[in-house]
Amino acid sequence: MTLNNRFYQEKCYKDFSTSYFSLPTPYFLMSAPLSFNHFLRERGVDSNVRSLLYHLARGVKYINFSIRAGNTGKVGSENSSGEEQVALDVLADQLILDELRKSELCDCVASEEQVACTDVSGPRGKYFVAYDPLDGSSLIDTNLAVGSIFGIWENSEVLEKPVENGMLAACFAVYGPRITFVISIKGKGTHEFELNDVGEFILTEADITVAPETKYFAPGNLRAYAQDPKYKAVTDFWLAEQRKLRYSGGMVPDLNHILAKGNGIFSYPADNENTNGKLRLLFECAPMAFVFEEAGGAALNQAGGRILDTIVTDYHQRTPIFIGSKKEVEDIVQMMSS
Ligand code: P6P
Repeated sequence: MTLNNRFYQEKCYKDFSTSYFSLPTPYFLMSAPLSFNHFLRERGVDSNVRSLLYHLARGVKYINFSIRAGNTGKVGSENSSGEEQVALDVLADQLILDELRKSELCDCVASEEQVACTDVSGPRGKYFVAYDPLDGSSLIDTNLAVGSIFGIWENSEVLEKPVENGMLAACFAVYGPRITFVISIKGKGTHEFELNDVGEFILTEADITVAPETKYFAPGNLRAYAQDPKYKAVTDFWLAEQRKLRYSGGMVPDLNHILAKGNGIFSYPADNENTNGKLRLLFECAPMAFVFEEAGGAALNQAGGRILDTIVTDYHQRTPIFIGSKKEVEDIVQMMSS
């Protein structure tokens, strides 16, 4: 029985038993759902990293509230990548920055919404956090799911090194019908938590794994279909194989679909105009690559290089990405790079 079912069983049983009879709670329902701090402590996660994740989770709760109560309109400004901002982009960015300042654990932080790093000089730590506070925000006014993506490094000396250097954890939140927070800690797996009615993130799926092969595909940047014969061949292959298309235009829900189903491949290649693709290494691709490798998946660029081996030359550098089921990713990138 997955934790999800148990959580549902517990809720139904408690409603039933308390509304009709005072039945004894069966043993398997006795243990309360595990909070994410409790679970991470049991897994031996460093207390400072747990504290950082606690503050990011608080920021996620405030972003969730803002989405459900906030203004989804544009603000007439652009982010550091020249993309038009919605009000929630600006608010989400500030909410996360505030929480990271409160943690007192960060030296500086980098946001997709800011040109440079923000010096927060925390007295208790020198961690570096890079984040996309509200990925896919242009989808909010359509009521499609969006997300936040975070990467945590042991210090801020990330430039001119492989992006994996010093990376301790990565996590992402999905603001959909359920508010979920997926957390990966180096060497300790990938786990999903769900925000419950009393504002606590509780464990719903521990040690998530991604199967090596897949029946789902999420083909991003189809502009490249008409420009790159290899991407056309790859997409035609997926269609000929009658794979199930699952693509929303939001990287976070699209990748979360792969984790939730346990298999899939997401692609976002380069095109003639965006010769390094659209997605950012630090704020999107590296954290997601970390999560997927901890779940037994893979994340490669279209030349066949491992995303996490990419040398960081600029905070806002972009990279093509193929991510998901390991064998599928390797086979598809072989087709792209041959
Ligand atoms: P396109 C959202 O704007 C985003 O950054 C990712 O979440 C998503 O995968 C990608 O861009 C979608 O790009 O070109 O399909 O709009």
